[in-house]
Amino acid sequence: MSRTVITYGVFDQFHEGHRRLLERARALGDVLIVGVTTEEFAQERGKYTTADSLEERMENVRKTGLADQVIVEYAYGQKREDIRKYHADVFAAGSDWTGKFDELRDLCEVVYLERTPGISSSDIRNRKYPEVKLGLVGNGRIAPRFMREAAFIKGLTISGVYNPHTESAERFAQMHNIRAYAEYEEMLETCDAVYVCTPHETHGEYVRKALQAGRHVLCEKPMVLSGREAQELYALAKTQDVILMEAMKTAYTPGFRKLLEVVHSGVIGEVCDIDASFTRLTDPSLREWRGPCGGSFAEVGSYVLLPVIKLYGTEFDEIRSWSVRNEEGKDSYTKMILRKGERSATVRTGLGVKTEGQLILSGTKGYILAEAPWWKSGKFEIRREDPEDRTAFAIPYHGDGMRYEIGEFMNMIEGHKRKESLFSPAESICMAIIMERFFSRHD
Ligand code: C2G
Repeated sequence: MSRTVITYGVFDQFHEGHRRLLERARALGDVLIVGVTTEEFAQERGKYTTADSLEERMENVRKTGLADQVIVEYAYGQKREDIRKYHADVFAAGSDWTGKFDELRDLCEVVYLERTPGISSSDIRNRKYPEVKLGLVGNGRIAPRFMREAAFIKGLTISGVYNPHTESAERFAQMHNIRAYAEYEEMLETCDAVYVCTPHETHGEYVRKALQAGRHVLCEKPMVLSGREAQELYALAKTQDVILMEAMKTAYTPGFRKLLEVVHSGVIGEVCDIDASFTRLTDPSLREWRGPCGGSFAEVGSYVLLPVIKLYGTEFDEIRSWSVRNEEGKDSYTKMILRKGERSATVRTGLGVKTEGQLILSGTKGYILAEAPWWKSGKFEIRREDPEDRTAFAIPYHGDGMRYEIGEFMNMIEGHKRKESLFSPAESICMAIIMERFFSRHD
């Protein structure tokens, strides 16, 4: 009787420790099955960055010639199912997991193999890509959240903060034990990347200067409010060979990625209508209402436009909008309709009007309903003609969700794993064009 051994891992930046583990696992039996963890499941377990894609990692395992079969590991509970499915006699894992898989002992033998000392994917990563030092531009309400979330990303250090209001920057710096810079140029000299989270209308200048200095940039949404400026900035990033990424938080989360995957699988047929709302009653004294681009559309329009751009593309045949405005002319509520051929979308944003905040994607075979706060929950449901026939998804969403975009920013800086980020320059430019239209015409 042949003995089947099964083992799992991320196998990022495949190294000697991985190879030795596979060799010893193989020696425990006659057949070796290796599960390679998806990026999403690795994130679910707290690994937010992987340098190699799933395909590369599977290929590296295959190339050792040690695995008889390479499978994909995508979820908790799968190990139990796989052990049954493949009739595995032995489950093997490195000694860093000692005790953690004992509950599988009712199904098979569980063996922990001594971990090879002195080598890990993180070490390799650190050697290949030394620590990325990131400076914060602005220290408003989002900055402390960014600090908390960035702590989950290996290889990233927040080194300083710049704010033209030096006292405010100094207070923030002291609280977070980082350095405050009185001059933006000075901070640019000492960091590798910046995160721009200043008032919307100031983003463009900060981004441009950082790119000119050869620094990577993660910029809060909406990055800029002009299509041409967005185009120029992405072109500049390309010539400078640095990463420019719009911090379109939802686009990078596993839940939203899964939602798109489900739509692309065809289960709801062709999407013909999109309905996306995000309204948040906001105190009139707050920043959201102020400045040349205050109001609800600039504040939360990016969120509702995201699914529309992702599913319909970056060209539209018609865009119309209607707004309710306050005395200063800022929109407290906006409804926009976008048409692409026969397909349409309605998006709603509010700071002074409250609506239901759902996302509905209506297709020829069914629809997807994601209730508020769909932009940060990872929860959605496929519904069909028969009201009983529903499929619910609840994809994990860790912390404040910013760690996914920061992880992706690091992936882009370090590995250039994907040619384009999960929210591409073309999509970001389209967002800027729609914002520009909104601000230049008050239909
Ligand atoms: N490993 C090792 N020696 C090292 C590094 C890793 O023996 N120096 C082992 C790990 O213990 C693990 C396997 O190689 O068994 C893959 O390691 P990772 O890619 O880091 O994956 P990990 O997050 O440990 O996931 O069920 C086990 C998990 O899915 C493994």
